[in-house]
Amino acid sequence: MSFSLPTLDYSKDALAPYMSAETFEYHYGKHHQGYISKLNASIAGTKYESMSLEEIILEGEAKDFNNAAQTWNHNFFWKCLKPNGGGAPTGALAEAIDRDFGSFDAFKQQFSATAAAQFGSGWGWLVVEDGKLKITSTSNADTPLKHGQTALFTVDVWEHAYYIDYRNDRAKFIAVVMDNLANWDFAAANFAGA
Ligand code: MN3
Repeated sequence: MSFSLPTLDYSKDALAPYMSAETFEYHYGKHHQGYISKLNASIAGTKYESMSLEEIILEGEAKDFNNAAQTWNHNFFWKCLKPNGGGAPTGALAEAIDRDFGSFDAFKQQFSATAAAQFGSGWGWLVVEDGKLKITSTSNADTPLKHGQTALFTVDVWEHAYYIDYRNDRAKFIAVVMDNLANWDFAAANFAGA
């Protein structure tokens, strides 16, 4: 099996001005594509060739794990964004957020602080573990599946995610994602399936 860049539900300029077409071109077209190309080249002719991305994440080591996890994380990240996003979740996810964090505002503050504080490259996550919502961050390619958690929502905090639009201001990028781009319908669907 070889992997390919997923088709998205929005165009490359649809997230502007919050995420520019230039950022999208580099992040999706070069970085995300780069992980996929490296993964395909690395697994060709090996036992991983017949595996799903999730199986490679669970069984792969070193560069195969890194490229598979980064492919999965980015496939997931693009779905966590949408034009005219932001706001707050409704329904069962909203109730679970109130139950486990007190309020959506408290969740948003804790999520943003955790993602901003991740040292170096990584990801901020909302996950489900043992029936409870949790906020985590992971380093480099690391991903919730590896820790027995189900991912509901993520923000990429690698520098390549924000440097073109926000330079070194990671916190600003996270705030913009939360206020203007977050796709809570996608997170709610993940919660319903968790
Ligand atoms: Mn990235």
